[in-house]
Amino acid sequence: MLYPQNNLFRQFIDLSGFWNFRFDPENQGEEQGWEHGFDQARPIAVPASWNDQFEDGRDFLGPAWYQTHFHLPWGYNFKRLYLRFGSVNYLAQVWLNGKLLGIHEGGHLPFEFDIKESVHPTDNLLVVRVDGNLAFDRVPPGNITGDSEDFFGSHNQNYPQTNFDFFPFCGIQRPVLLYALPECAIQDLTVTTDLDGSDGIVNALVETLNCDFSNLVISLSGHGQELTATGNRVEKTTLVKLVVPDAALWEPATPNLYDLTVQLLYKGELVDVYTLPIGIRTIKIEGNRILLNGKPFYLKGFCRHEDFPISGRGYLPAVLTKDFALLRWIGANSFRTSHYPYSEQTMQLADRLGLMVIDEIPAVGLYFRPDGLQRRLEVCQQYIRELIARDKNHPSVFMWSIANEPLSLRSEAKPFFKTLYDQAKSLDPTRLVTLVSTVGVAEESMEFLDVACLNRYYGWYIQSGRIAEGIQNLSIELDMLYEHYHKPIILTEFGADTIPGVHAQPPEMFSEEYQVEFLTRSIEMLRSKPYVIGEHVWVMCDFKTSQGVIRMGGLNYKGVFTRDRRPKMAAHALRKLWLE
Ligand code: BDP
Repeated sequence: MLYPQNNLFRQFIDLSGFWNFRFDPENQGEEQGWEHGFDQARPIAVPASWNDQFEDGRDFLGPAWYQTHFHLPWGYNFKRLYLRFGSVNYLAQVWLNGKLLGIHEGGHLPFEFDIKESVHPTDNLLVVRVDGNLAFDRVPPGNITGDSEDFFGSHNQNYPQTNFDFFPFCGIQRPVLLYALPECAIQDLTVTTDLDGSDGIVNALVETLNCDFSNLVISLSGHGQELTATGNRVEKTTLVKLVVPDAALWEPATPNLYDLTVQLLYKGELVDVYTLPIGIRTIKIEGNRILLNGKPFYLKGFCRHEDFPISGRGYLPAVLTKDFALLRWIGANSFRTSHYPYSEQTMQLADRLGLMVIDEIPAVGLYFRPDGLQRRLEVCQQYIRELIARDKNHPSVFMWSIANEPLSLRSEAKPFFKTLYDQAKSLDPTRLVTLVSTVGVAEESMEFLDVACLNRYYGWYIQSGRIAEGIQNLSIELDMLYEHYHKPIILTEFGADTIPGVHAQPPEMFSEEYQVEFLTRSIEMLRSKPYVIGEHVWVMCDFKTSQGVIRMGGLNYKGVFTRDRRPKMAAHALRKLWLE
């Protein structure tokens, strides 16, 4: 799936701004025909979560309605017109001029509709109904009832009731784009890279739309190099291979990108152009190590959240640039998109600024009771399809994560994840696939996963206040896990809630000293294990959660930075360790 771009042949405009909005607590909108426009609306910012924009809707998860008007800035000059939503949580129904364009389930991933049949040159009415309610057969799940073995920690007590530890923000959370393509167009592009000695191999598979008798010119430019190749079409796709002598490789220290430009010719005439930044690099597993461009790579970094006061999970470019500046400042070389795919702009910046990414679908808090299980599996399969279609060309993405902390103790878990693992591998054989576990050795899927990822909070939730004892237990468990599965291990979460400004000597839970001691000692231990290939601290910044007794003020305080991105003491300690 290509991100829209502007050039002589294709155009897009961003519909961000103030839309009209109305909560629908009685669920009467559809009955009353709100898809044709509704009154009593108030202004709302798009993109942003709705929850913290008003005084009366924080914990309301839907349904709610959005509407806006737009004109076609280019009239009918373009043959193909689409509306593209970057992310709507959770269920979106979209109407244009009263006509249903379609329904999309699941947040954090883009979806689009062909609008050619329903659009007018001027004054189009766009209406979106959003339902963010949590349910047992949605992913991630919430409002579940029944056996305690299916609940995540004490989260059955929280409000709103989630089976995960972050606020279930709702709404149109990423930009809505209106875009236009020529009649005969480049529809998709899949780029894979390899190395042959110092030569880079770039394979570009181009998919075209409505183009009989077309051919392609592909050029690669950057780092003083210019290469061109042509390709002839087989069915709807064209495969072109380029060999780049002495390629400038992509890696975190030198995130070299090339511009790959596809020119589409129809009967000899140029009809479409698309330019994609690409990075040449390889990822492999050898024994206990991940090899990036043939060299062992050790991950230092964080799990993060898309979260900021007032805008919630809404896309905010300035916060994103700040986060990347802090990642660079602290010496991180990687992050995980816990616990859902991040914005497309995040992925573009990770490529540009050299951060390796574990890219995760929104499968957090999964449980395996038979009711709703088949539906949860289908939603996860859809997520994997959509995520790989969206992010397959990012050099920064080296591994797909198919879940976070599933409650995998039931026998249904392993076949569930085998299905997802096989799906991800068949869609993308070039990257690694993992899931992030909390059940440890009992996570039988580790038999087939490429890397073992473990989250642990010894010295926090258990062995509370006893850092040395917690680390000793973690060390024993890591050895056991390795002996059992013989896979490289990443400690994908470890951390301690820390209230900025609280100090204690000797260190005490919730103090800044405790977080420093906890993270530093943990990292020292991890570095002594030859099979450990990475450390991801939970979490980069404090973030909003549902309300519950373990979340003071509705926040998780395990951030190394505060919610407004100020460093706690631990940020300086990590910086020393990571820049060494
Ligand atoms: C882990 C979860 C993460 C939580 C964290 C915590 O993966 O989402 O926020 O624990 O409790 O279990 O802080």
